[in-house]
Amino acid sequence: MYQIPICPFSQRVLIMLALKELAGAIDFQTVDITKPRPDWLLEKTGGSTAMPILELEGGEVIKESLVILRYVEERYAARPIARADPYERAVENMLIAASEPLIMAGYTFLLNQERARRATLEQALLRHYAALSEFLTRYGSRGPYLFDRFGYAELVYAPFFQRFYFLEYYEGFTVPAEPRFARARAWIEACVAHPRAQQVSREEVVKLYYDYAKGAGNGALLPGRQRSSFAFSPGWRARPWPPRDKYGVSASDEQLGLL
Ligand code: GAZ
Repeated sequence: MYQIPICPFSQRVLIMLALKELAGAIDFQTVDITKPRPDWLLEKTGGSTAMPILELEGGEVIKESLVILRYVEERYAARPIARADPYERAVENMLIAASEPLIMAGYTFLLNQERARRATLEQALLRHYAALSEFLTRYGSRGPYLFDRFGYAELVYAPFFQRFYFLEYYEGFTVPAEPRFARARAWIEACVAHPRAQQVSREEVVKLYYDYAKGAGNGALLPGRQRSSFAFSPGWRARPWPPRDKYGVSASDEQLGLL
């Protein structure tokens, strides 16, 4: 599997392998998002640049994290992660189908640079959390997981709930402790805390996603900067915590510890 380090879509696959106790089954190759893709990689993908991609023994290439997950689930069927019961699997799939708009709302909020739009984007995200809470209350167990364990839906969402640490840091946003969000809050807490989902830390997310908070996604360079906050070196541990005030401050490479 070719992947970008800290990419939440790749983390889904890492969590699935950890749950299946198959960590060695896939060879992971890291691609630097801050550099152009090499030709040999573009040949494999047919020109597309998004990662992760999974290359099989015969050279066949599979794209899209949800498709790769289903492939791994079916190929290594001895320890299934998806529900066995068709109705329960449908419930799981409804929850997964709702993940994209929620993820989009969170990233739109982070990427926004206009203070005047902040409240609108926060409200939009909160509507997704309220809907998530309602869904879990209506279809799920009493908690914390959708069913009785950390399963397929949890591994699809967990990497993004961990990325959303960036909203807490750069937007001061957390899901409010109100009854209409209670079931979602319990679920989110269980998702991010699971021992097989600990591939990233809060500190790493906050430091690497600084450029997203300033409006530049996917390793793009911001004006006046030589290095992306996604750069491999210097490593994130050695860098200082970035300024929280994304609307008022634009930190330099030096201030971010990137030189
Ligand atoms: N749908 C694909 C999947 O595998 O599920 C998405 C994969 C993907 O976007 N990969 C990104 C990539 O390789 C890195 S992670 N980008 C480099 C390139 O050249 O395309 C991106 C978003 C987003 C939320 C998160 C991310 C992200 O929108 O984390 O939009 C592009 C990218 C809400």
